[in-house]
Amino acid sequence: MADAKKRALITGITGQDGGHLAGFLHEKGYEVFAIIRGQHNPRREAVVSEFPYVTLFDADLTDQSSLIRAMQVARPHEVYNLGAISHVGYSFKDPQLTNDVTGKGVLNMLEAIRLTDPENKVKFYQASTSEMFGGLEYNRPEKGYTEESSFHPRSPYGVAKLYGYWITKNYRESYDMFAVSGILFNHEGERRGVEFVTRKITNAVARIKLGLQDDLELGDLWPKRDWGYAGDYVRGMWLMLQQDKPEDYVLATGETHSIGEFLDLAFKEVGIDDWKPYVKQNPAFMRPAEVDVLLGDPTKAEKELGWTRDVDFPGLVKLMVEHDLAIESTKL
Ligand code: NAP
Ligand code: F7E
Repeated sequence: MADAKKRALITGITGQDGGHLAGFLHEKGYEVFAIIRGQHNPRREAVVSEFPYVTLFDADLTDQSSLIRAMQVARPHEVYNLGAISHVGYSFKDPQLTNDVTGKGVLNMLEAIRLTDPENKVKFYQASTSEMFGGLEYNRPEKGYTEESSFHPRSPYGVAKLYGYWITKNYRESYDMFAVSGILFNHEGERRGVEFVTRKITNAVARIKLGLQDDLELGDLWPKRDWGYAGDYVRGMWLMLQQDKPEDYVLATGETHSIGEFLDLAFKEVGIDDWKPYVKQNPAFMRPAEVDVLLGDPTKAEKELGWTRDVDFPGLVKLMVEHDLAIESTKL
């Protein structure tokens, strides 16, 4: 008898996108499985309590046998590979681990699928990134980066992701697997880790407003990013796997804003017009190589997937500040 429910396996369930995607797939009626790593993962309890419907496997992207075991039990129709060392700044501090998890981890997952899916039916999503493009210094598309733009990664993270992108394409071409890359530009929201600049800012803005913190230390303020809302982007990931043909897609907003502009909106949200007295620059948060401007062109995803976005840039900042004000108020 055919299985009634579709099954999905997620790597990276404890991260921002994993949380959004688990909720999204559950609402769509999927049976959701996920891997979680480590004998005492501090985020395990939160995942179990927020997503009681997700079946968890102890597994690690660097341990292929653990991925094979997860595949054998979950027997998923779709695999979303979101697990990675994903912090660009951190990847300079631990480049080899970044290579093992963010790069070779993709190969481990693809091989685990190939070894457990003789009928070649599993659909695979790889979390590729705009960090593969490297910024306008290297590559100057007219409207923004597309699926056809050339790559010039500027960090160990970007280099490892480029390997993940190519090995995914290679498995598609070599073994006829339904294996695709979503080339996603920055996406943020209430689940974003506080180590990333947007959440670091909205968390600090809330704490400054409530008198819990005096100032905020940041690195460079001039880089520009194409920032969207994570909830909109996981819908795009799912759409990519619902197509008949495996293809790569860019997800982006088509707008780019500096960190200074993000600061303007975030501080204004709590009634502070001039953020300069509160923000200090600290070289510890600067990177050995920076990506100057990221701007994506999502035309292909809009036309072929019917992908749209509900949250714009001001809406994103507002949502994040309001969320952090609510969380931080409980600490008073
Ligand atoms: P995130 O919040 O940093 O989550 C990363 C996830 O990877 C965490 O669940 C982490 O688990 C897991 N992980 C780390 N090492 C692992 C290992 N050895 N084995 C298995 N899992 C491991 O990242 P995100 O923002 O949700 O992004 C999801 C994916 O999209 C990532 O691959 C990221 O590189 C990519 N991406 C993100 C963006 C963005 O703007 N958010 C844009 C483009 C691409 P632990 O809790 O155990 O550390
Ligand atoms: O930095 C600058 C920093 O760490 C954004 C990941 O999800 O998106 C993300 O990578 C910008 C950079 O994100 C601080 O130098 C200044 O120019 O928030 P971020 P990211 O590097 O763009 C891409 C698409 C991914 O794929 C990644 O996985 O902000 N910046 N001061 C700072 N950044 C941080 N984190 N902290 C600061 O204090």
